[in-house]
Amino acid sequence: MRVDGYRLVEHDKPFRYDEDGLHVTRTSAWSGPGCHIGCGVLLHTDDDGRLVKVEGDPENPFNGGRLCNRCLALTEVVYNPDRVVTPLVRDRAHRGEDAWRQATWDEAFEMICERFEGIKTRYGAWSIPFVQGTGRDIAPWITRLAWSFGSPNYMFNMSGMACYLPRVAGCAATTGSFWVGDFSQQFPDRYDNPAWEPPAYIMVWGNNPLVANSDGFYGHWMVDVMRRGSKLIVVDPRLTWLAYRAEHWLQIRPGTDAALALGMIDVIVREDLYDHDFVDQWCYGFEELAAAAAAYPVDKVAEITWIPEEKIRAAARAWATGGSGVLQWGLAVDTTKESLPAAHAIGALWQICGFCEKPGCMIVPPEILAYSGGFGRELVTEEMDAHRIGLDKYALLKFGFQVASSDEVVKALETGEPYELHGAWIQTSNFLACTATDPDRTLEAWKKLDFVVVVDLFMTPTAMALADVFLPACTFAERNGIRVGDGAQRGETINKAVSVGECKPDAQIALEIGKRFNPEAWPWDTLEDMLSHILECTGYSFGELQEIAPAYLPFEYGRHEKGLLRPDGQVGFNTQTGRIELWSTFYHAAGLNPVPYFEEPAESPLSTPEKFEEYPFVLSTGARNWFMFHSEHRQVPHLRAGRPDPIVQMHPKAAAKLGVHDGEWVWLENERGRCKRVVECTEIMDERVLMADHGWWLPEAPGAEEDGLYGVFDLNVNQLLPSYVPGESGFGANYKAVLCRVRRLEEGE
Ligand SMILES: Nc1nc2c(c(=O)[nH]1)N[C@H]1C(S)=C(S)[C@@H](COP(=O)(O)OP(=O)(O)OC[C@H]3O[C@@H](n4cnc5c(=O)[nH]c(N)nc54)[C@H](O)[C@@H]3O)O[C@H]1N2
Ligand SMILES: Nc1nc2c(c(=O)[nH]1)N[C@H]1C(S)=C(S)[C@@H](COP(=O)(O)OP(=O)(O)OC[C@H]3O[C@@H](n4cnc5c(=O)[nH]c(N)nc54)[C@H](O)[C@@H]3O)O[C@H]1N2
Ligand code: SF4
Ligand SMILES: [Mo]
Repeated sequence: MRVDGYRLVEHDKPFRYDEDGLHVTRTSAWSGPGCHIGCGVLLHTDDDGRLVKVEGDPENPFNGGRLCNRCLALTEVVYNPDRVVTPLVRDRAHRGEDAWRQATWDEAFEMICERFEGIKTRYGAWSIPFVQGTGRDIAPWITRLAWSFGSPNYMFNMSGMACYLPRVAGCAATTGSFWVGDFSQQFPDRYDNPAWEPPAYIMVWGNNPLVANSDGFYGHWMVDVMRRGSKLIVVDPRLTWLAYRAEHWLQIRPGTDAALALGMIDVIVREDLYDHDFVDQWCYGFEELAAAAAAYPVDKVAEITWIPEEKIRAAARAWATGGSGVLQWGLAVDTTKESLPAAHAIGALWQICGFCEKPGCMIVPPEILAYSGGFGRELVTEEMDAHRIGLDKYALLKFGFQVASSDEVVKALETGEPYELHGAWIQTSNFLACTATDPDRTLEAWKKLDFVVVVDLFMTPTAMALADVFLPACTFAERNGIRVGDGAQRGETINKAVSVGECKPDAQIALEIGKRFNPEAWPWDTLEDMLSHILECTGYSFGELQEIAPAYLPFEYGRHEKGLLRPDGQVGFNTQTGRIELWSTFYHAAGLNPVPYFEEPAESPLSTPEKFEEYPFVLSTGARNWFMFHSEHRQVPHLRAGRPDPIVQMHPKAAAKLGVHDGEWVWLENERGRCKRVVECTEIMDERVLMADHGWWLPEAPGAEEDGLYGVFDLNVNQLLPSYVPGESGFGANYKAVLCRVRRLEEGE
């Protein structure tokens, strides 16, 4: 179906032009390197074709010319001496050793085809999982590659797929779609659009958007709307920049978000502050939700969450009576074991207040093409899906980008059940340093594979330990591409400005190897042909979109009242009941609790008080910083200077009790493992809570496995996390609330 009525920004220059003796390419900064949001940028190259300068594109309504330091440091990534710029191969017997040999692309591709086809013939295509990291420019290419090869096991190797997918899957199951806060991002004229209004309240929940710019949300919009009068409610254990400026800061104990949401719902229901009309007309199961929330009176919730009763009441009242509101939620909602009930409870806060499909409220994002994860779905056969690992156990995986369960994959590797795995294709993922809980177990399990391909920009602990073939990929400056879908609400192109070594774009790699696996599934001659094919429904070719991007879809509010949110054209939401399901028919059918609930973390001051005496800190991990994107950027001088060492944030009183000081190295440890951190004393946290960086390894340290794989086993905080324990639905895992203690390093450690 072709979409008409795109709204465009007026450009007075083409996407490539010359200025001040340099060549400028207007493009979209979609990974790699790190960041998955796609700001408008201007890349400046000199006559030798070298990238010399990066600026924000002031014409792009998304970021309005603003840039952060990771884009400003782009030249140091693109020309980093550590980059791998040719394919590498290594004998399996020498895994874990720096025994690489350079190869041509043809040689590498031939080797991969021969080995993959051999495994497919003997054990079935499903015995090769295809692994990606977070949403970079990868999902459509890797899914199509996996599916065209015949493997249903496309996966994100994080326990419980505990990033974004729990919120997406949970929202899809209970409301029929994903929702985003209305910050006017769907209008090219943004805040000037006459239909738009700023929200009365923004509830920032477990998200630090100014630093993270996650899930299609550009953090500085927060400041833009605060300037236009919006007030903040922030739910965060730390006093972040936004929390400091909030009308209400709820300093929550990590891992208790669902209890807080249920407590706030109870206040709103008891005080009759909800939107009766919206609930009567558009919600299903309100009485059951109210009954579930009644089990969480505010005094009980105060005990669980460590937030004073009065603060919870005041925030709930302000939110419900403000007239409009958006929820800007983040990773902390996913990184709790029972993340779907948490998302269900938090979602109900906007739903029962009727903050749906109105200006300054939550909206269903208009998607130009929801192609991410869907490009090639027609290639999935019933036989393939019958082999998708975890689908028999977790029905909800159907709503989560068609993934296999990473928790079940590790078991399959260990036990050979339901069948043996023999190969892997790992692209944009350094899971030994970043996503995987229990890195030791992960390494042992994945090592068993006969043949592993890694596609990355840099040599990583994961590639060093596991790969037999390494394929070098491009940063966004080096390739053509498109940025649509993913709640992006606009169509952008990524436009190549430079070349580096023999590196190839991820999509090009998929196209070339895909043609060898299954030529019919990859009929395009060039990457640009493939992009134009994807864009067909928009009526633009890739070349045309390059000139006019960003392109915005038509948008109107109140689409549930106009039959625009369901494929059958009926009014309502795309659920079985046509309503927002506070009592979920889908969860019920899947054998899950149909109403939201809270589960205390398996270890915590409340669930295991004796253990809390031995391990007297609640440890949350992974709060983002300005300088690094996950395990990336440790080798980039200007970024590393901002975060030279992995830190743990700690209240000064806690540090004083332990006798440790700011800048001192310590071990964080519990019975599962330990990691080193540098203490950063800060009063932004409760004395009982710690916050530790994630994703650490040292590119400058010895890489061989016997020498410690770039220090990853000294530094990886995931060694303290539960080993592959997902939520009941298969979604969610505890990355942000475990117990630990702190010990000073001894001499020689
Ligand atoms: N303890 C703890 N662990 C966490 C988290 C946490 O909060 N706490 N956060 C989790 C979350 S939310 C996520 S999403 C994951 C992220 O996990 P991942 O996305 O897997 O992150 P990385 O480990 O940095 O791996 C990314 C790799 O891809 C490479 N790369 C970057 N861009 C490109 C590109 O364009 N092409 C190719 N081929 N390679 C590229 C990088 O060099 C890097 O080696 O980490 C999770 N891990
Ligand atoms: N610079 C940078 N930007 C990134 C990334 C990166 O690595 N670096 N990663 C990207 C990815 S893949 C993701 S998923 C996003 C994630 O970005 P966010 O959603 O912002 O997630 P975090 O930074 O992990 O945590 C956000 C806030 O949650 C708080 N928090 C910690 N534990 C809890 C808890 O139990 N409950 C509540 N309510 N709050 C808690 C932290 O103090 C922190 O301020 O960032 C993306 N953007
Ligand atoms: S948010 Fe920052 S790092 Fe990400 S694309 Fe925009 S400027 Fe670049
Ligand atoms: Mo993430």
